[in-house]
Amino acid sequence: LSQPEIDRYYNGFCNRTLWPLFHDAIRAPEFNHAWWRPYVEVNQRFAKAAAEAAGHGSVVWVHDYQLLLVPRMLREVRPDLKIGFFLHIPFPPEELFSWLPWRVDLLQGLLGADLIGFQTHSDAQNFSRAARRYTDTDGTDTELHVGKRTVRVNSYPISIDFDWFEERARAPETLAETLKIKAELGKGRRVLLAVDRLDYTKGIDSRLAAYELLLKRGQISIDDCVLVQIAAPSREPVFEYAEMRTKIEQVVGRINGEYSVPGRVAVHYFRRSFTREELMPFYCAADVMVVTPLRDGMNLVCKEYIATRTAHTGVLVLSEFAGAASQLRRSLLVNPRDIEGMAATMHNAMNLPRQDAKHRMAILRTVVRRHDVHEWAGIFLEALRA
Ligand code: ADQ
Repeated sequence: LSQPEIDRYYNGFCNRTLWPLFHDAIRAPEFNHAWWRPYVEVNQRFAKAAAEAAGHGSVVWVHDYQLLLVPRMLREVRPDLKIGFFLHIPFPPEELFSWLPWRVDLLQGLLGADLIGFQTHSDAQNFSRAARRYTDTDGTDTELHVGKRTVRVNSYPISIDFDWFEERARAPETLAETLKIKAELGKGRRVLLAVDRLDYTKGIDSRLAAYELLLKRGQISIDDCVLVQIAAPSREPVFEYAEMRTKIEQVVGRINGEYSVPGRVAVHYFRRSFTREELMPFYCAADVMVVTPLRDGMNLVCKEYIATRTAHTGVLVLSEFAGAASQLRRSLLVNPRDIEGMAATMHNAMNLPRQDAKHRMAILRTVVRRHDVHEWAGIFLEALRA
C-alpha cells in the first residue's frame, strides 16, 4: 500500500469509519467520501491477487472488515471458487449499520461469499437482517437467497491454541519467570492483570476508574494488591487513539501519584508489545484477570488466561460486551459502563472463596479446551466445502 492508501484506506475507512461504527459507535464514525475509492481499490487488489493464486475450484477464505468487498469481486472473475468470509469484529445492529452511505455495496460485497461467519449468533442475525432490508435478498437468518445462489450465514466463535498455552504454562522456564515476577511485584500482593491493544473499545479507562475507586474507598490497599496493565501500541496515527493514550497515561499517573509508595506502585503500566512467550508469566502470576471491553468481537486474552490456569486457580472478570461472554458464562460478568458494579465485582474476585474459584475455572477450562482454534478452523472449512 502507498502512504496515501494507508492514510485513506487503512487509517481512514477501516479504522475511522468501519471500526468505530461496528463497535457500537463508541467513537463517532466519520463518513468521508474521499476514503471510499481507496477502500474499493485496495479490495480490488486483494481480489485480483487471490484470483491469480487460487487453483480451479479451490477454497478462498477472506478475513475481516478491511476486505468486505472481496467476496463479490472475486466471485465475478472466479465463479468456480468456494468463497468463505469471517468477520473478527462485531456486526452492528441495523440501526447503526444503516448510517453507512455505502451500506448496500458492503452487503453486496459480503454476499459474494458462499459462507459468511461471525463471532456470535447476534452478529450473524444483525447481518442477515441488514441484508434482507437493504438488498433484494430473502431467506432466513442462516440461509439467504441471492439470485440463484444460497449464501449461508452462521456464528463460529474464534478461539486459541489451548494446548500451546497450557504446555507453555507448565514449562520450567515459565514457572521460574512467574516466581520472579511475583516476587518483584511484592510478596503477598494479589495481582490483577489486564492485557489489551491500546484501543478505545477495550475499556481500559473504565477499568482503571474502578480500581481507583476501590483504593479511594480503602476497600483495597497497595499492600495487598497491584494492577498490571499491559497495553500494546496500536493505530497511533489515528487521532482518537492518541487522545485515548494520553487520557489513560494521565489516569495511571494520577493513581500512582496518589497511592504509590517507594518500591510499591499501585499500577504497573507497560505500553509496549509483548510476545506470547513474554506474556505467559504475567498470565501465570495473575490472581485476577480483568477483561472489560465496551465492545469486542470475541476477545482472546481471556481464553489465553484460562488456558494457563493449569491448577484451576485464578478468577476471570469479563465484560458482557465481549463475544467471549456468551461462551464463558462462569466468569464474573460485568457491565464496563457501571464503574460501581465493576469495582464491586473486582473486589469480589479478589476475595472469592477458593472452592468457588476452582469450580468456575474448571468449567471455563473445559469450554476453551473443547472449543479451541483448531476446532474453529475445522468446522468453518468443513461447512464451506460442504
Ligand atoms: P484484537 O482486538 O486485537 O482482535 P484480542 O482478541 O483481545 O483482540 O487479541 C488478539 C491477540 O493479541 C491475542 O493473542 C492477545 O494475546 C494479543 N494481545 C493483545 N494485547 C496484547 C498486548 N498488550 N501485548 C501483546 N499481545 C497482546 C480482533 C477482535 C477480537 C477478536 C480477535 C480474533 O477485535 O474481538 O477476538 O480479532 O478474532
